[in-house]
Amino acid sequence: MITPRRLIAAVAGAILLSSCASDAPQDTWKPAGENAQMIHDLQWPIFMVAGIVGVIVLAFIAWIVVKFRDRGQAMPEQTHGKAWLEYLFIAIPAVILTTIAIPTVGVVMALADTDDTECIINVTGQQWWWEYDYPVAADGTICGFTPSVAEASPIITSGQVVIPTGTKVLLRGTSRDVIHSYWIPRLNGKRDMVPGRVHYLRLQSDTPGIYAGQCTEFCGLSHANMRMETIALEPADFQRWLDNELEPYTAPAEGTLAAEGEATYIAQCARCHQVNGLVDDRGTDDPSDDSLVVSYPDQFVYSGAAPNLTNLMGRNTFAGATYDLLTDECRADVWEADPSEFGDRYLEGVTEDCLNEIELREWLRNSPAKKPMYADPEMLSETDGKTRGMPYLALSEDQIDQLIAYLLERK
Ligand code: HEC
Ligand SMILES: [Cu+2]
Repeated sequence: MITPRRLIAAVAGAILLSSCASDAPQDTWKPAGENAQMIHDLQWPIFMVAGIVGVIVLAFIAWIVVKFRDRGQAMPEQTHGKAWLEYLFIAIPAVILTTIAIPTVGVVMALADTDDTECIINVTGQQWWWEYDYPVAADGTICGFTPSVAEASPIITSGQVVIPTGTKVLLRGTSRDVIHSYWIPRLNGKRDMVPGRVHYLRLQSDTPGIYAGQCTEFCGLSHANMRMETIALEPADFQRWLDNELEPYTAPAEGTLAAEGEATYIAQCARCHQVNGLVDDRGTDDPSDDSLVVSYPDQFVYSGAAPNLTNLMGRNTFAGATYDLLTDECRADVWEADPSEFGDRYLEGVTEDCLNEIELREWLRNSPAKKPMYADPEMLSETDGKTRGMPYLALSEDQIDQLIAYLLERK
């Protein structure tokens, strides 16, 4: 029974729940860049039109239900056809839909525009993380910026895509396995990323900060753990980020725990992961030559790729942006930083004091337990030795200590 009291409770509940979302990071109603703004400017008037039509239709139904309710009256006279009414009911929706279609088509076209691109970044979806690579343009620039090193190589990272503010960025997206969908609600709509195809998505942000998103196409077991974040930095900070990403490899000082970590990394991780500079630069693909340290993810991982760990501690999330590399406190410092200070905070990366060691350790101890991935070693014989995701590696706690020390220097 709908009593007035229950009605009030339901309405109050709805209002309360909707206010929970007031500082939600994935809020489409809070556009933070020109592309999302275009969508926003469209969704408000359409929402209003749809709302008014909805109210009229519901009121009309309510009126009919009350007026013609069964009071035992005689059956009314049956008639058929009323041409003027039928034409009217075709004309009204046609006018409304046309009025909505004109600006909608305009926005769809504007969002598909690729002529004004100032920065190109490739994004590849796979089970269950996003890889980004920043290609080097013919003129030597990356994302429209001139790297400080000569002959820069492309930057490859995962989870978080870093973009300069006020810049028209174009993501060129595809997938290595199944269909994924890329969505940063505060920056643009969704775009499916499909194997064998390249789809484009514009991104632009006015204000420095972190914009969170979520894969929005069911893509298998860990779909819910496939997140992504766009980091917008002021152009000067973006330049710093870029130059830092391109810094040459520095080996850990001899005799340190990190140096032991490098050896462990080479033995346990390098077959799938790449750390730029540690990898043999002759580009050999002969895995039988074990004097070379090369990454061969295609032999061990279904999709043929594992995240590039060169600057792991430069980003602050891992495993599909699902887990934080920062402790709660340090994370809040970055997320809640004033836009004018955000760049400095983000570029600090993960320091020893800020490292969320608990979760990174759990990951290294048993990654499939932390993120369901079908990376069960018992299944390896059925999958030709290839895993989907990172397998359980049976590392000792000592090895994990070494690896953490080594990874902490990767930024
Ligand atoms: C068989 C291949 C394989 C091996 C060996 C391997 N990994 Fe991974 N690793 C992966 C894959 C695939 C992922 C992505 C998993 C995901 O996020 O869904 C991953 C993710 C990670 C991540 C998160 C990176 C990010 O940017 O999100 C870290 C850190 C990591 N591995 C560290 C290591 C370390 C350290 C070792 C060596 C002890 C190691 N891995 C060995 C395949 C491997
Ligand atoms: Cu996905």
